[in-house]
Amino acid sequence: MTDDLHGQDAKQRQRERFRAQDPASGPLTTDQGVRVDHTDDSLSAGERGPTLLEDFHFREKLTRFDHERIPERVVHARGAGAYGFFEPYESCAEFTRAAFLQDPSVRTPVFVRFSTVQGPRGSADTVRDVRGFATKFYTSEGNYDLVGNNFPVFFIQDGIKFPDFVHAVKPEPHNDIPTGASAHDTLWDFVSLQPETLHTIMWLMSDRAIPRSYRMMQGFGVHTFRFVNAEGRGTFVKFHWKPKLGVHSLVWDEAQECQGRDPDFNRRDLWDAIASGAYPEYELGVQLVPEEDEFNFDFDLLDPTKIIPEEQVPVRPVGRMVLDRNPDNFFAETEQVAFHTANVVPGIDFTNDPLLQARNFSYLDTQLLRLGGPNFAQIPVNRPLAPVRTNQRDGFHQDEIHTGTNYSPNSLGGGCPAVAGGAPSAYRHHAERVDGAKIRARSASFQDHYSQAALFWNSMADWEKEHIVAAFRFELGKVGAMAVRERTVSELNHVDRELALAVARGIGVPAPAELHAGAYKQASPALSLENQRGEPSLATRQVAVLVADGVDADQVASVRDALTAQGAVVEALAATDGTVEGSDGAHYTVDRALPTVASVLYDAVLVPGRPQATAEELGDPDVIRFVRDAYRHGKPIGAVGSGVGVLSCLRADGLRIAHGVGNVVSDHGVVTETTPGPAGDGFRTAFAEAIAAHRHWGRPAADC
Ligand code: HDD
Repeated sequence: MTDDLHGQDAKQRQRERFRAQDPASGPLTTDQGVRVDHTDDSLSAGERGPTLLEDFHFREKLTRFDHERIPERVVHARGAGAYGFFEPYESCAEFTRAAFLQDPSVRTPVFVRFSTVQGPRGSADTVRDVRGFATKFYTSEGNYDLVGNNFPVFFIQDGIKFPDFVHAVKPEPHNDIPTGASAHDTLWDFVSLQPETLHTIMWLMSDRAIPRSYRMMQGFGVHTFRFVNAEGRGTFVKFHWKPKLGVHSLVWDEAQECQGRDPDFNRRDLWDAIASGAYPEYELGVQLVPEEDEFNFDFDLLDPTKIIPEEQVPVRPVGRMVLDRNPDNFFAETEQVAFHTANVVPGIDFTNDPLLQARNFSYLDTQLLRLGGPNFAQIPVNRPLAPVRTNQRDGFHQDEIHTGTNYSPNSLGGGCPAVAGGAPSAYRHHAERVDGAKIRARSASFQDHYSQAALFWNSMADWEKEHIVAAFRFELGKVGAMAVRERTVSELNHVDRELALAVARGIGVPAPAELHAGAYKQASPALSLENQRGEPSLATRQVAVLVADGVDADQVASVRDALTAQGAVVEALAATDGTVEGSDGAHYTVDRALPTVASVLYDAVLVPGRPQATAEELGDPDVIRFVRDAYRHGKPIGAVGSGVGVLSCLRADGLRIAHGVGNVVSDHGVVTETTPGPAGDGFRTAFAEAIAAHRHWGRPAADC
């Protein structure tokens, strides 16, 4: 009799992912609809003769294969997408006439694509990088694209520098190294010469750059945009996406191992969550600034390297987005989707942010190349739900059969399609007055490159600062040119002296000279992950249970049922696949063999008891490594009965664990209970709380 340790068949879940083809969908044909009788042998003169040119099925099949690849995105090449909906909480008519922000009873379909930036399409998910967070709203007034990132700021201020920045961060031109990484000479050479990059570099060196999940990261529109209401009044606006599950990250050591163990870590997490019905949810928030307050700040609203601290302008929740459907075909939808900052709807307008202005050119330009010409808006994932009637015609991949006139004005076509002529439904550009002599110069109001980098640093918890220093040391430690290392440290010295000294010590460069300018000490608490934990939830949290022959099945079942009931995914891991024999003599299904997985792929680990096992059997090296890595990565660990003995491998002086019989101890996310029977309520509650809290920093160092 085999039972599953978590009550559901993991293999069944695997099978569900591959939707069986529907035989009723019909026989195999060519592109021309001609039915194919055989597709496994090419047509030849005799069984051993040459392939015949007339084998049109062979030629078409090979040609189609040879032409499958299109250019990948020049940045954000690696991504994952999902469909869903957006619904406003209430009408935003006071600030904007955008239809999708008016009626809480109206849901607007969306498509979202998450992405990394530096790496090619086939690179790993868990690299240190910015993450794209692009949302296409298929609104009743046309498509609105909010093309954001998971950082609220960007590296450069003027889009004319984008090619330079991307050339610097991408693999180096002589050997195309590194892939999906920023730790190399050209990026830091550029950064050390461009102080405007420093604020975003602080975000890049923080844990924000290695998100645990696309479902657990914020999104930002970055730029200051402009809402326009029905009366034509403008209001400056910054967009925020806040994940319901909170903002959670990996740690760098873990992220690096994930790149090897599961390069699709974040892509798989998103797919599995949606497939299992644990739909990711994000709250859309806005920061609103009346136009008359434009100059009330010590930074320029048009500067994309600056945030508006939430303490100065709170984020106002306006709606929620739920992603509830996986794409059917990655290439057709996720690869071909085209986002563009200039895809706006009435009620949403631009500002003169030079980075936004440049983006408003670049996206369409690059998509013309990537998607084979001007008709990519006809591709299903890009097609608006709103009716499209233009006089634009022809071009590659024209799928429409247009009839009628194709010019305006016309009388022969009854004047159709007529311009909206001032109708409220039409897009009208905000009549902002602009003037000035033609000039190539950066505004003096853009010149402060250190204050907000310092604001970010000052807002970090101690453990976050430790991670940032370690990241700078890792990155700059890979930079060969010592002058670049020194120049970067000298720049960091303007951000925070302790930071600069700590990095200098780690990378073997002299301490920079003390500056006499007063240190910038402001902080914005919202920037720390400590204050972005979201709702405590076990939904889809991955819990590993380390089992072997003789495992106390009651202990496993008592903890597994409690965690599964709260939405966690509990997997039984053992030395080999197949089954293990429990202490009760029954056999239990193993989900995964330990050699095929690793602690980095799980959020928490449970070590149940094995009453008959010797200390040596309990101290299996794979088990020890699994527990040690989970501990070092700040993950919750539960141990019950004789399983508590395994924790002695950590040799973590000062870590409190249960002793004697029947007591429960919870310390730094390590929960232990020395009970011989099923885990008690006290343990199950404490372990669930430790898992909901995600990571536990400041725990005694493990000496192993
Ligand atoms: Fe960009 C793609 C986000 C600056 C030019 N960008 C791209 C994507 C995202 C962003 C999420 C992927 C969209 C998708 O999934 O298909 N980009 C940003 C943000 C920026 C930013 C938040 C700064 C605030 N981008 C930026 C600048 C330029 C571009 C300054 C050019 C001047 N971005 C592009 C692009 C891409 C692109 C080259 C490559 C693929 C594409 O557009 O469709 O046009």
